[in-house]
Amino acid sequence: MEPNSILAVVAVVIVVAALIVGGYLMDRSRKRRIARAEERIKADAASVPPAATPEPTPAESATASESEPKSESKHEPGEDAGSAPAPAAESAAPAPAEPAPAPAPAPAKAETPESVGSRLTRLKAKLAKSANPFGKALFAILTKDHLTEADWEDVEDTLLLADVGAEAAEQLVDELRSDARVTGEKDPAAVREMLRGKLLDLVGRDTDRRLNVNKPGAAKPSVIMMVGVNGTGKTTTAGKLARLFVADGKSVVLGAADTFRAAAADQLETWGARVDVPVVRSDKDGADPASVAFDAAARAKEADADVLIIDTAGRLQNKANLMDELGKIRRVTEKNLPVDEVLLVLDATTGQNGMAQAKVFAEAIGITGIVLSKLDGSARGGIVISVQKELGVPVKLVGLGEGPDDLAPFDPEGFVDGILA
Ligand SMILES: Nc1nc2c(ncn2[C@@H]2O[C@H](COP(=O)(O)OP(=O)(O)OP(=O)(O)O)[C@@H](O)[C@H]2O)c(=O)[nH]1
Ligand SMILES: [Mg+2]
Repeated sequence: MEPNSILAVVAVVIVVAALIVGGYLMDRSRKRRIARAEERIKADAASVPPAATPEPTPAESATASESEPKSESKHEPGEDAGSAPAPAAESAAPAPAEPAPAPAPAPAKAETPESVGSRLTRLKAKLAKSANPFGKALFAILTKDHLTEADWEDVEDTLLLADVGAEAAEQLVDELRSDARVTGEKDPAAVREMLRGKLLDLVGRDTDRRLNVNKPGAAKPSVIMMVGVNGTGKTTTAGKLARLFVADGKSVVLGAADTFRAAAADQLETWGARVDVPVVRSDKDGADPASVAFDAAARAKEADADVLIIDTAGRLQNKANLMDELGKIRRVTEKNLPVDEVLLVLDATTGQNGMAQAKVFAEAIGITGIVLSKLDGSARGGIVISVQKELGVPVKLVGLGEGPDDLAPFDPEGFVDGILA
């Protein structure tokens, strides 16, 4: 071999080895930095008073204990093919759902759910008190006297830890670094205002977050499908959403298309009964969910309701047959009414895992909005930013607790003020 070629081979080997060692060292140092940031955020969280515990009414506690088993213990629909009847062929006319049993007795006087305005005020305060400290951590760094390179790394790591996403974190750090006010300005109020503005830009201050049913010219009845993996809060959100519509003077029908367990329909029925909203269900475990959705759409149409909310069973995004089933529920519903909204319910505590789920659901069925549940228990509120950026779909609602009225339209200003409080 020519000496030159030998030299070239040796040079290539050295460069490759240097890249591998460099990458390894960078990875280790990043892990160390993230661990440091995690500790700092935990320390901050420990200094925040715990969020006020919602006070469920007796009916609420009964629902939670009797018909809301923890998601881990639930079966996955369709997993036990032996016991669940095969779904009817799609081309066949949908079989009617099992006749509904006697409806649950409505309370003598239906409850009056909290109005949207008062929820917003209450939820804003709640968010400020919840374990959502990443804004606070950022603020603490940015108001230091001299920002070192290590401080900027901490800023980026704090954002990554909060699930803001790599792209948005980098963008924000670049903007902050080039902003003379951050490097020069040490007035806390000015730094806070600047950080607030930049976070608001990232969250999207002018995004249209209205539910499609609330837009002018919405279909009547307008159909909303709730989808998501197991235990994210679909049924609870369907119930809370029904209350929100009732508070707004709308007539609602609920469709219990989670037919895997009768308890799922019972759970929805309890929510419906409390605000006097009818629930269309099948009483047979494993009935065809599409046929329940079909019946629910027929009922909503007949009653000329304003909204039909269809609850579906939780499913893992990697089970193709279950994802196909969602498409079928949608198509069969649309024999009666167009589906205007598909809300993906994401558990804010699942972080980047939630992002992977969201992408598959978006591809499989198309989603028009995101409900971020359990934001009350998450230090990772940054998922609001990353999920919107990744999917191009707005977060429309947030769940901030287990109380019946702990669901509110997502309000970017309230959110940013909450995480900076
Ligand atoms: N803290 C808190 N808990 C919530 C929130 N939303 C739902 N939950 C709780 O999460 C648990 C699961 O809620 P479900 O509504 O049954 O979830 P699901 O997605 O319908 O579950 P499957 O139908 O089994 O897939 C319940 O204990 C709810 O009370 C929220 O915003 N905050
Ligand atoms: Mg459910």
